Amino acid sequence: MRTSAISGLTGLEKGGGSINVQGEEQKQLDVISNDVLKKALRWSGQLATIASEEEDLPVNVMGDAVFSNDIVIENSGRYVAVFDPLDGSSNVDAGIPVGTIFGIFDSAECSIEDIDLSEGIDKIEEKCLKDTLQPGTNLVAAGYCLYSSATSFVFTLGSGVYGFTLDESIGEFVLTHADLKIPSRGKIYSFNEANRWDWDPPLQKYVTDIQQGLGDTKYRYSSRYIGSMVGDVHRTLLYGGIFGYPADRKNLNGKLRLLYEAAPMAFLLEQAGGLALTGKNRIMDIPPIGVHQRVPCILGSRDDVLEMRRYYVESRDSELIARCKDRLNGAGTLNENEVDGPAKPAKNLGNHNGDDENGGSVENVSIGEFGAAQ
Ligand code: AHM
Ligand code: MG
Repeated sequence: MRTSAISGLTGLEKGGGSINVQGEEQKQLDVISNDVLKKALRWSGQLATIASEEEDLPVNVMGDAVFSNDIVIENSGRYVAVFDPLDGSSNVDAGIPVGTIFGIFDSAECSIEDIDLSEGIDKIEEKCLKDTLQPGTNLVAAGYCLYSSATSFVFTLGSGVYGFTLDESIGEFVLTHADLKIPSRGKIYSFNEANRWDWDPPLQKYVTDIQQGLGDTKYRYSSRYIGSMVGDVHRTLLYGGIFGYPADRKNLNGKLRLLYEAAPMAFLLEQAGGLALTGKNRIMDIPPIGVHQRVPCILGSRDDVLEMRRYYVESRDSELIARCKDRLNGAGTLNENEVDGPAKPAKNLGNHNGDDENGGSVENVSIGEFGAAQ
């Protein structure tokens, strides 16, 4: 990142400018970051499969032996890494913070038995896809790296959140935020407000209320939005408040990807004492039906997210309720650029508690059932 500004690596030209499977322009740095991560993960010897924003399908990495100083250290890993190698890359030419988001699944945890895989996918791809399409509740690790005025590495292994900062003088990440906890309330909301007229009515009402000091706290919330998820989530984790990329009329599943953006961040936020919902339901519970599946994502301080959720719970909009219910049951609708998973929805995944008429299994769930967040 440091040398990119002077070596012409940032723009769309010079080998960038390709289009990924989701129809988005890839910056040259997107491609480079993806290659760097793939190589590093392969060399760890722990990985069986990787899935990335920049790859059409999950990639098998266990075919090749892994060498270290000519000694084979491992030739088959058991873990699956899902990642967005350079999130927020549309900001990169302007020097705005970007980041890497990752999640790790144990392939042994994969419980998809009844996927009707589309014809033509060979056996390895089939195995990779099965290993990859796991709900957030199966994550064994997740985190992000933020490339900003400092380089921060924040992760969870399922027992709290730990933040490290790169000390360039020694070339090491130093533990600077032990057992990070998000404040239970904040005073900042963070959404792309240009989309507000297309948001679900409950969210429009919630944001209007907190802007006017009509929410639970009676504060008038401030707005901060970088447009780089890692930067916005990092600030939310440290200062509290609420961040989201919600559903809107044009994008019924929002913009952020379930597997390698929303679920890893949800795991992290829950481990820090916060919450991450689609509006009403827990993101961690959603069974993925496609690698590049998108999902509405609203996360942050526990009390702020629960206040927002109340507006959704009170809504009787039958279309909205049906959408929530389908998503939670692995029967959501994918857009054309999200279709890369099984033709038929995976069933019996996640640890939700069954349907209810309001389209969400968490309607009557007590606070304690939101994962580790207490
Ligand atoms: P990307 O993965 O293509 O970079 O897109 C994800 C990014 C997030 O970092 C950010 O929250 C969001 O897109 C911003 O989108 P918008 O410009 O529509 O507000
Ligand atoms: Mg991204």
